[in-house]
Amino acid sequence: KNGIQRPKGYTVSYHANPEMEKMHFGPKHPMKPWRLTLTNKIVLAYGMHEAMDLYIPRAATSQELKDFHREDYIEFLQRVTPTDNTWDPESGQYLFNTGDDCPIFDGLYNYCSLYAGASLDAARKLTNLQSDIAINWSGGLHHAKKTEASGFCYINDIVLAILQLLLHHPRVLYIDIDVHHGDGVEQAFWSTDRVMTLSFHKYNRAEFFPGTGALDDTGPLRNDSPGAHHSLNVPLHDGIEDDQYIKLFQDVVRPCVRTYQPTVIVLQCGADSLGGDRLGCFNVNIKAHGACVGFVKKFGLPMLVLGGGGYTARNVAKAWAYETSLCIGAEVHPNLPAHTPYLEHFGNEKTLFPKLDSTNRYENKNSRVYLESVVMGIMEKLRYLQG
Ligand code: V1P
Ligand code: CA
Ligand code: ZN
Repeated sequence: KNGIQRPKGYTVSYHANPEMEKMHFGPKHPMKPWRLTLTNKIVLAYGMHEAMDLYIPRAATSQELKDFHREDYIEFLQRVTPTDNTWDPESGQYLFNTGDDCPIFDGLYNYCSLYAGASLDAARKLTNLQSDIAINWSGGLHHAKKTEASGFCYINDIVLAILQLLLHHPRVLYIDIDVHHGDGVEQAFWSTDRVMTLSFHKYNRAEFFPGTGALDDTGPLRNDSPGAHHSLNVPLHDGIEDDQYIKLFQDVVRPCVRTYQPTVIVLQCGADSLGGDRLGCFNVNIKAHGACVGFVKKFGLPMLVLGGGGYTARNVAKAWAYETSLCIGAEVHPNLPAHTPYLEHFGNEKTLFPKLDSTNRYENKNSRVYLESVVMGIMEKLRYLQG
């Protein structure tokens, strides 16, 4: 029997700590760390583990977390428990923006330091040249800020990982295909030209979280600030389709790489941009989502591959397992192996590529003309960077 072969000429590393997967945000909360169990089950069922270096990373230390986050915020996360009163009467808000989106649950600090530890481990494997493509599906929590939690994110593992990459790399390109704007990463590197951030997302300032990421928000307005024009945003409407998304992604990412010439790429693969997601509003199928990963891989640069959002767990698991197979360059059978654990959770079609049924489709509000204008807009921003 011919199992899955290791890729020729490069190394893929997979960073996963199963302790993460047991965590619970609470019964009504859309974020389910258990989706990581499903992902790993599919990866293992296909035998993909034989083609990668597997690591069970240690938790990040509080000192490591403080490389980005403020000390008082980290100390709060370390000591807070679900029964503490975290209401701050002075501000009329919960401390550090905890609350419904970012609840305080049992094991919260452990959860945060584990996913951050995994992203740091992955980044270090890239910088010490032990890995060429490093994967952490538990990371990608792009909304967390220096001093507060936001949108299900407490610690910004992406910022921490990029800070590690910057010790060895002159220019990092960050690409974010989560359906939400990657605001925390954008904000952290707003003033520097050593990181270019590029987020694709549904944009509606009043109605869709977090409400930022307009086409014209591209960095500090002063032209003499190094960060000017190094934050790029691709605002989209409901219902974008596979072929449109792939073409748009390629037409935007290609010139960004050509112009910026990054030496490493960080790709946040939030799976809430898939059709049928509980929170998302696009019509993108798993093959098209994966095509973005495949396209970025072709540049042949070291790559850090992270998770992110994704709220219909069976689809998240299929997408990330498929994207793992693309990273190792393995062809996998479209039908899930019969011995996949929890097969009953994967819907009626036991396939990696379920068809988006018509009841889950959003009306497509992205005209061809609109998408062309977005690509032209991005090209215009990039022109500022050329000599
Ligand atoms: O819309 C909001 C806030 C709450 N309102 C006051 C405005 N929050 C969203 C947060 C979405 C976070 C996405 C994270 C990620 O980008 C990265 C991991 O994917 C929100 C939504 C929503 N439909 O947008 N929170 C909730 N739903 C929610 C629902 C049930 C229980 C708790 C939170
Ligand atoms: Ca995004
Ligand atoms: Zn999201």
